[in-house]
Amino acid sequence: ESPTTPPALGDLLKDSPTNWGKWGDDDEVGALNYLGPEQVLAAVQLVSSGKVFTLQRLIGDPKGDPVWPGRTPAVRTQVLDEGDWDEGGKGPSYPGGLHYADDKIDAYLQGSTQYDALGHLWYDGKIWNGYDARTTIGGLQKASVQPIAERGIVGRAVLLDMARFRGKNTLDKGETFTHEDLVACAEAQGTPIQKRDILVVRTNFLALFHEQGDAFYEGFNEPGLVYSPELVQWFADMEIPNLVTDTIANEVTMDPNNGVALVLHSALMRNLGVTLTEIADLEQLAADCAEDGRYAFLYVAAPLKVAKAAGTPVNPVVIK
Ligand code: UVW
Repeated sequence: ESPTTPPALGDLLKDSPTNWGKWGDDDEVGALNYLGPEQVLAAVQLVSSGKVFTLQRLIGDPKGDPVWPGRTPAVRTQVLDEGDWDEGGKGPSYPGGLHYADDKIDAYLQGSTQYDALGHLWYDGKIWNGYDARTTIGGLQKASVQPIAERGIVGRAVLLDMARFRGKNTLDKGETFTHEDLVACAEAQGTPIQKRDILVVRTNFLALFHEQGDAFYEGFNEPGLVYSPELVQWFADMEIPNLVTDTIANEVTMDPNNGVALVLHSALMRNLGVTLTEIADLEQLAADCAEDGRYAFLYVAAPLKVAKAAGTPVNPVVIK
């Protein structure tokens, strides 16, 4: 075996902590269990200005929709419009002369701002909580996005503006940061991270997508958090329920230390039950936080309820 062969995830993460069984053998929402009524009520106390921000990227943006390589952007099709009531058109006839517009989309459920189900990704034949990975065949029978969507996500969130912290418009391809950088960023912003905070991390990397179009995917390697045992332990100790980022996959795509793809999806989502939220639009929120200096806020998200889905679109709402 060549010394440059990336290790198997099972070897790399053999001593990594898990929360399997912590919330019962039938749990499907993992670290979201850390967000109870106490956390909701504390987060509501942060509302003081009444300013509202929505964090979904526009589906059907004329500049294009960024997606994980191999997925395709959503296609919206007009089914009915006023033209369908022209001579010989297919518009249905209703008493009173009703006309209406109808449309549909053909979309990857993870092709825009989205919540990942805990069973979205795995290694060694086991998904979150130790469920058999074969329960994913034909649709997730365990740890789908449905239970996450049914409970909703409400809590205190903290914006960690890593691009601004590093004095950049956007982070670079493959640029990494650690939990220590997140802590330093939070301290610099004057809002230390608290236990059970939802972490909202801005890189502004997808700005490049709108500048570069398809060239964005050449040498695709997003910036983001990079795996270390200490980082995983910090997420466990801080009881982080949810990581939200403006990138397609939350973490550096290729770990520069071991050559493995998406290590943190495995260490955080599969093993600790941290819910991952991707492709969020953080630009207006970040501009406002820089202006008013308030980086902690009430965060509310309700991903779409789709049975057996590995993830679904969401339009999270922040209230300051
Ligand atoms: C993969 O991990 C492959 O996808 P996502 O970035 O949607 O989690």
